[in-house]
Amino acid sequence: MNDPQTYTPPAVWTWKKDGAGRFSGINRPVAGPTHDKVLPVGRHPLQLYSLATPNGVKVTVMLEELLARKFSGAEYDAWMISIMDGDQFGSGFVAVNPNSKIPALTDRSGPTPIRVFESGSILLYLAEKFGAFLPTDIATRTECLSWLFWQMGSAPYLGGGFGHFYAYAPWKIEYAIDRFAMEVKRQLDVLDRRLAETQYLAGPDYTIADIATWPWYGALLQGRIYGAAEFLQVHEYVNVKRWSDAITARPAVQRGLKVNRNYGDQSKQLHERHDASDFDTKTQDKIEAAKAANGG
Ligand SMILES: N[C@@H](CCC(=O)N[C@@H](CS)C(=O)NCC(=O)O)C(=O)O
Repeated sequence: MNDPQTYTPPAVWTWKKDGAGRFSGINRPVAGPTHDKVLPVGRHPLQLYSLATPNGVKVTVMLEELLARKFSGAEYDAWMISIMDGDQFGSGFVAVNPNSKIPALTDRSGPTPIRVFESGSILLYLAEKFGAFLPTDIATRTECLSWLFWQMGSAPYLGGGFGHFYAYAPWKIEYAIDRFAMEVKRQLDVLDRRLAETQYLAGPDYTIADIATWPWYGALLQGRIYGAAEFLQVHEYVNVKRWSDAITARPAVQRGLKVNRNYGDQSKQLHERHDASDFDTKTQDKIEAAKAANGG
């Protein structure tokens, strides 16, 4: 890799397969599957293929919130897609999401399975299917969708921009960190001003706009992503903190955070979810004991 201050791009870009950086093993400039792999299918109508990153957590929180409201049709099997191992490039996964990124969902409740990819699209699909977390009057519904799409357009600057250059890039490049820190602080101020006006993003009620936004901006405020709380002085955004704390306290959110998590504190990981009782630690102990008895 060249010094960022002296690098001159060549006429034609070429792919350095052994490139530096945390994601060099999985990033590639082409789409499509790299290997054949059939996806597992469980007994529930909804099959989720995901991982507990902020984009994945949006969907597990939504499903847990729907179940908390007693929508039994929201029962789901959550299968873990390990993106660092390249599971997103298996043929079965690519058939559900041609963009090879988690989360991806299949709804098998009808005669023909429906595939849904892109976290915002999945939230909207579930909200419309169950008639929940999406206001029905045109003005509030539009406000909700505006914030949902705001999140989809903004979070890549937080994750792929700021987070990448602040936490993951093999070199700290001041220009890139400055550019994206400025943008993320601006975004936090956008949220803070909105949340000074209303309790939740779309108005008085908790909606898919909050479910989409909290896993990124709530996590940033709580120092759960990028370790950048002090750098970005996140405590200044008091309305975002009030909103984030209220969402964090929801039991469905706490359950959603655990599903498909394969990192961090073991007690907060539920690699696969097939039943509400899976959250019960005693059930988990039994599963682990059975695995150990079968040789791991
Ligand atoms: N816009 C997509 C972004 C999804 C996304 O970036 N997923 C990441 C994890 S957070 C992923 O699967 N990365 C794997 C890869 O890039 O190969 C969405 O919201 O669903």
